[in-house]
Amino acid sequence: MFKITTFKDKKVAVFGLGRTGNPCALALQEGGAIVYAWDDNEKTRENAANLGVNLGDLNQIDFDEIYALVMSPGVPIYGPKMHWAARKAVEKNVPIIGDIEIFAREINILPPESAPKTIGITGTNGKSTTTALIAHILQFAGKDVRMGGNIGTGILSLDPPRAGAYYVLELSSYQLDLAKSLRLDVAVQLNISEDHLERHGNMERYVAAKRNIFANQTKLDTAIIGVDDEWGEAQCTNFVAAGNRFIVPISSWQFVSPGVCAVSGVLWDAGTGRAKEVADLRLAKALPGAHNGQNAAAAYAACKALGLSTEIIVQAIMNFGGLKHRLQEVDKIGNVKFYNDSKATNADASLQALKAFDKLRWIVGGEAKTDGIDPLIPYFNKITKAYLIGAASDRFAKTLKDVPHQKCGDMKAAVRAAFEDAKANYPNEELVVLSPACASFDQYKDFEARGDDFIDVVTQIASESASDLGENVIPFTTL
Ligand code: UMA
Repeated sequence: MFKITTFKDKKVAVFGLGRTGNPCALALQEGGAIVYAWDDNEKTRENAANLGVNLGDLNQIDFDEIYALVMSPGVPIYGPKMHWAARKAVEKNVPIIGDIEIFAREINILPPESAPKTIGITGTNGKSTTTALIAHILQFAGKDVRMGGNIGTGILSLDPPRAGAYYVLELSSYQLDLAKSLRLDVAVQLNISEDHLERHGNMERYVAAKRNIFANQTKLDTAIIGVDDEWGEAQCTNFVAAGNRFIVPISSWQFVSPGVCAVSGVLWDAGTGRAKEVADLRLAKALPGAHNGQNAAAAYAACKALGLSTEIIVQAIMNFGGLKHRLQEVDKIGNVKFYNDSKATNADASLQALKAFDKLRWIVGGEAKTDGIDPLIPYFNKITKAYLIGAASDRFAKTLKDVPHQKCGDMKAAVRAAFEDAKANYPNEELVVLSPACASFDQYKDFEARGDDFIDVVTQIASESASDLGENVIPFTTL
């Protein structure tokens, strides 16, 4: 855990006592800050108090005396849904910051000889995979790696800084919005498409929040930018014109020179002029699909910028095990392979799954985003049949129109229906893919619970198939 010295003797309000707030409060306390920590949920407050967090009811506290309000990223700070604690802070001109800002301030005061390396990854889709891949490559190269941020671990609960350490941080727009002092040795922006507008209000503000990942970079630092969307392309052009940092454009389909790209499953490095083939990504089992080409290109470029050899990077890309809930290969029962892509909470993320496979049985639905599954219509020819779950079922049934589909209601019914249909096509290989294109909150706590439910049903079917039919009838493979 960190010991935050930059807030010593200051009165700091911390709101939200989950994965961000608790380590924040404890790290601030450890460094001598006077912490008032609060959460709307009583049980959560109790839990925090048991961890040693100093509670203070922010409803009762005069914000005139507060130096900063540290907000958890999921708590609304703008618009009509602005949280009451944020409103109190704004009324008294108290700065609202996040845990990444505290991290940044602490790192910024370290002398160069004791500073760790910092690598940040953002983008609408693919940031968790890219973060995990970069951390994996660095670990494979024998480095001391600390991975955290939006990927699930509050950054201030990571081990404290030391020279030679590498912080690999997944950074959401929520987190970047509250981090103005961040300076990263390597900053990656994978892609930008519409997301989280309920928080940011419009695309310009969403993009501006993301752009904080590049703030404060100098000529010694590297900016890796996906240029496959108009926002990234424009940003890259601006940075090239400004000439104030080292820039590596990346693409998942077009040659970029200089830059790194993945074209037709092959990773190319055109860093120093002529493009050189560096890896056949079709052999990297945990990175299927063009979108993973972009993730691999970003990870390759980041690790090159950190001085790793091409050989080590490519070896590590090949033995990367992948991430749970992101096109995760779950099991194969007879002729049927199951993939869990529960992290696909919007159409753009599911697009990557549809692109990755030729034909699939698609489990889709939940709490729909504004554009529903309309952006996926050009790929409907890949769908053998769709199995609808959750609140969006009626709406998606209308969009699917002539594509065979069935309203299943819940996960269990959907997985079983897809398996029965697919089994009938034995011995031809069939794919059943959960890629919901929706948030999970209508039926689950979060996308992780939804993916775990999918895996549970598949596991149940696998054990029934093994005991009912015997190994000689349906070959059962544990992947
Ligand atoms: N709370 C209130 N009142 C409110 C809202 C929330 O009291 O009106 C309290 C809740 O009771 C809870 C706490 O605030 O105790 C939750 O805060 P939070 O939602 O910020 O969640 P954390 O546990 O701190 O997790 C956050 C990220 N969550 C969000 O951004 C929503 C996690 O990303 C991240 O892994 C974690 O910090 C560590 O950095 C999750 C996520 O869904 C995976 N991210 C979004 C995404 O990927 O789309 C951005």
